[in-house]
Amino acid sequence: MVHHGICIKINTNYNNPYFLAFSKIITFIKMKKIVLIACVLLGLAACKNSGDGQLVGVNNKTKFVSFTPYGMVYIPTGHVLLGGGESDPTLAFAPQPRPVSITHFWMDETEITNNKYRQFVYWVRDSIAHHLLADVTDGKNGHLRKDKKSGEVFDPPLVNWNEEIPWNSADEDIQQALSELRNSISTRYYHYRPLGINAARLNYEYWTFDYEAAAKKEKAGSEIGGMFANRPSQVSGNLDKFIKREITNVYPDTLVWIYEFTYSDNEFMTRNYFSHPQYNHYPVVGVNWVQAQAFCHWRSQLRNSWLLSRGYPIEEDFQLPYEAQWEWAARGGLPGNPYPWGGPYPSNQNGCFLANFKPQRGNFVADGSLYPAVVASFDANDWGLYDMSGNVAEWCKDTYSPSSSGFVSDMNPAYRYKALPDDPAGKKMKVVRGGSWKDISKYITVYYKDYQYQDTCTSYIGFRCIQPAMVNPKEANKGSGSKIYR
Ligand SMILES: [Ca+2]
Ligand SMILES: [Ca+2]
Repeated sequence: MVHHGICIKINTNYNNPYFLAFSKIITFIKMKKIVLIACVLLGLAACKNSGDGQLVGVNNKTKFVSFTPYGMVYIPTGHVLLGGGESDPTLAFAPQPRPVSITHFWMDETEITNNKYRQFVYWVRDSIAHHLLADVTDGKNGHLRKDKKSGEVFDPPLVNWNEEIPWNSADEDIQQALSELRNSISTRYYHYRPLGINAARLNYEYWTFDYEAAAKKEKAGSEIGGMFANRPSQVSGNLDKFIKREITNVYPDTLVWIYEFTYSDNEFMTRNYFSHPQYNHYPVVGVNWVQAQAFCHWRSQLRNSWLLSRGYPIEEDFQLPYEAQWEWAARGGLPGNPYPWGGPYPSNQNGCFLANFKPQRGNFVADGSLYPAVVASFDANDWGLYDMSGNVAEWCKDTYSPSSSGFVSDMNPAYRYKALPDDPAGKKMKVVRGGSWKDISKYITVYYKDYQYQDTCTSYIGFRCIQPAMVNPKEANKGSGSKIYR
């Protein structure tokens, strides 16, 4: 039974990502029922706040608050020519130039750092520990929340995050329970591995909903038929089939520093880069595309459970940027330039390099750093984004195709393909942008497009998130010519 090996993350008082995930799923599943209930409720509301029988819309009781996400900057809506043709028509790897329009969003001002990624790893570790301990001890208030009425643990279980984890308890039962999370003594050789935790046990479990599949219209006559024929599944059918369970091990691959570089000694990077405090604010690497996706999911649930617990509406989920979003943001409002700082050169007029890469003829350190540098070591672009060129290359959400700029939409372009386990490797390639500490100057341009397999970790690819931006209604309605909407 793998009950505890899998991370079921449930928080207290709605502080639980899974509570939220379940809520969303249940909402979808019960959509039809909700529609019926909503009709009745709206009818009642209309009686109570009749608006003198006029059409006034419903009274939205949930207060909208527009937060600036911590560590993120605003990227405006705009229109841009993407691709490298305008400045370097000979560049073999530049996508075909394409004018596109893109909706505004928030974007992390830096790459995700080791310390921020550790928050994810520790959260998964602690969640599993709470589940393991629940079998042997209640602790002070219980490792899992109980229904106040029945005294029973919720199903699915909800973690009580206020309960302490007695990592150093002398109690044998407690240590026996926690041993499932720990390395055997013979494998506890890594420095700074927190409490000898077995990284292989740190699995994060979550659910995704396939909107694209659900949006496909069904054939006339199916299920409801008649006047509802050709409605998407959301209205006409069961949504269970679009919900998918994902389980991802979250620990970065620290051995990338060894197997990527033969005849080179980088073992100290393997031992220290992810876990030593010196590297707290360096970009996390050794995280593949699938892990980056799981991080985005976890970050969304962390945020939304906090908002829900305080009565705010939830926000859009964090996600990896699509490559068009990434490039639009990297250009920072300076169209026609190969670098985020504008101009055709990777250095300024004083000869100082403007990013962490591999300058000149392979002189890694000419810019000040041999390996990845602490994030934001160089100036931000005009929109406040650091290290869009170099440092670590960054995962994008899109599936890779060298010709995708020719067929994606000119409105918020996105090339999505959810690779199946049996798909050939070619279908599991994802877009990587920005170049890295080990690339020469032409590969750190805003339009250079690279790829990596979604399940492959490297020492030079990290990521940052975006979050679709919601506009405060007062701002959104400013442009309305009608006085009743301002
Ligand atoms: Ca460098
Ligand atoms: Ca970067």
